[in-house]
This record gives sequence, structure tokens and C-alpha cells, in this order.
Amino acid sequence: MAELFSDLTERPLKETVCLFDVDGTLSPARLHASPEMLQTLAALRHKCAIGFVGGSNLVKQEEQLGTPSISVISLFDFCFSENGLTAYRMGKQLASQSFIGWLGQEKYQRLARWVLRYIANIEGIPKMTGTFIEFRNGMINVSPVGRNASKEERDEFEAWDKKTNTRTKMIEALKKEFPDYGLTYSIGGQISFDVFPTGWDKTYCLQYIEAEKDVSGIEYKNIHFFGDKAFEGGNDWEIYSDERTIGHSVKNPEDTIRILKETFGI
Ligand code: M1P
Repeated sequence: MAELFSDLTERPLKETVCLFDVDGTLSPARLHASPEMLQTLAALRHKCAIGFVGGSNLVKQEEQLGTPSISVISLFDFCFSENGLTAYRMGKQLASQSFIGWLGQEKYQRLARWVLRYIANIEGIPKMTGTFIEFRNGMINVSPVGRNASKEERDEFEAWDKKTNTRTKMIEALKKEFPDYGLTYSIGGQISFDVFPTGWDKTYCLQYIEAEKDVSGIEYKNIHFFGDKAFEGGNDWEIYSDERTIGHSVKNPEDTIRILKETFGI
């Protein structure tokens, strides 16, 4: 049964919000969060506001965090998919911008053709599946093995990429080819990288947290962020190192639970 949570203004730590990366922080990569994690988050939500900020789209976050009876948008006060380009507050969707609106169809087509040609010419790739470009609202996701890869194919690609640096080399080539596009390329997971306008990294979602002063009257003084890719080049780096947040670098979901228990006494 769905638990009831008090209004944001009535939580004991009402000036505190905890934001979490998803893969590797709340759940193992691409897998579901554990019951212990969901219980810990629910306990935390009785104390302060909680939200996730993930690179993936909402469909994937629903699979990884939602349950058959409760949708992910009811489990968190703030849901930031695609770094916040798709955003929900208390179950209601907020206005957002789009990647294609920002870049334009003509430039996008040039980029997409180049990407597909580059992937077609990669030598020695262990497997190719399908969906080499996933077109999302706020970004595109590029995967040389393809987004249809199974768990085994993902692991195989990741190991091969560690040896060959295929993704890093492709990003370098993209930067050289499209120097004036104003895009950022970010490796956040096992088999792909995200491409979005510079500035639309995870710090993008902080505007919604700051806007709470005008929406609910709450000025969040303590914005905690938890992420497992909190190193330069990782997709948690910008928000982790942003002066507006208190960054926590975690090793895995168990580590997140440990820090939450120690920090918030839950
Ligand atoms: O959330 C981290 C990343 O998760 C996926 O990465 P991959 O499929 O490579 O493991 C993608 O959804 C990616 O967009 C996201 O940043």
C-alpha cells in the first residue's frame, strides 16, 4: 500500500533535500533497487524531501525504482529524468526544454549521420545489436553495441571498451568534427554515452530545487547529492562538485544506505 508523506513544508528537516543518481547509487546498473533501499528512502522521506536525478529516461527509472503497485513518480518528491529535462514535482510534470528544439533538425541530422557512419566503421566490436542512437527529450544517447544489448552483451562490451577506449576515442572524434555545436559528451553507464547541450548536465535540475522558494516558500539550504560517478569525466561530477550541493561519493547502493543511516539516523 502507498505510504502517506507529509507536505514538504511539514517535514522535520524542511530545508534539506537529498538527491540521488540512479545507476550504481540507488540500484545496480540497469537493475532494480533492493527492498532495503526502497525502505531506507521511505524512512528518509519522512524526514526531508527526496529526489532522483538520472541520465536515463523515465521509462528506465520506472523499471529500476518503481514497483508493480507504486509508480516512481509517487516514490520521490522530485523526479529528474534526463538530468532534469523531464521533471516531476509531487507527481506533476514541470515544463521542460527539448534537445531537438535547441539544436534544430538540420544540425541533428548531420550529427546522427556522422555517428551512424562512425559506428558502422568500428572494427572488432564484439556484438552489434540495434538502436545505436536513442532519441530522448533532453539528449541523445549513443551506443556502439546498441541499446538492445542483453546483460551479457553489456558486460562483454564494457570489458572490450576498457581495453580499446572506443567510447573515449569516439567522443574525441565528435568534438573535433562538431566543435561549434556547443555539446557535452558524458559517459554515465556501461555501453553508451549521453550527448546534450553544454550546461544541461545534472546541475540543470537544481533550478527546480531553487525555484521552491517561490512555489512552496522553502529555501533549501542543504542540498545533498549522492552519486557513484563523482569524478572528473563522470556524469555526477558537475552536480557533486557544484557549490550549491553537499556531495557524497558512493561506491554502490549499499554504501548509499550506510551513509544515509549514519547521516540521518534512519
Ligand atoms: O544513468 C547512467 C546511464 O545509464 C545508461 O547507460 P548505459 O546504458 O551505457 O549503461 C544510459 O541510460 C545513460 O543515458 C545514463 O547516463
